[in-house]
Amino acid sequence: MTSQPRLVDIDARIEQMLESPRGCDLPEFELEVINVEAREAIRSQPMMLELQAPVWVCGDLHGQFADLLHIFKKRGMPGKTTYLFLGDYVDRGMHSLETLVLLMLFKIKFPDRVFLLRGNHECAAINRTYGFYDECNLTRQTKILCPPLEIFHPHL
Ligand SMILES: [Mn+2]
Repeated sequence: MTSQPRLVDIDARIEQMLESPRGCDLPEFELEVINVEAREAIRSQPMMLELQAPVWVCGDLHGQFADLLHIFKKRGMPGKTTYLFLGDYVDRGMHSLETLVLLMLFKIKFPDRVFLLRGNHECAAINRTYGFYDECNLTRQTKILCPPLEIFHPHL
């Protein structure tokens, strides 16, 4: 059986991000691919999730990428441990994009061990005020507004 070459090397990107929070300096087309693949993984599952225990339930990360890495270190890496994230990945903290992209990568790699709900900050209008917009557009000087958040928009 032959498998199609992937547009993004998911394993390599995860490794890169775990080693350095600068790992999010990915080309924009890679962010788009990651976004699309994570969106498909989320949408292929029911909106009402029924999960088997044990599951670690994790609330508002709000751009605290270091905290996310700490949680993985303490509780186990995705794949070995099942995680349910309750949303609010972005805004307030300084590393919203890294936080969201790493979670999307893990959702693609382990769709049945990583679950991502949508919080009230997964919303472009909220991001404009609370930091994610500025992080994407000013700090990184990129055109990215909130395309990663499309994973949570049912009509995009
Ligand atoms: Mn919150």
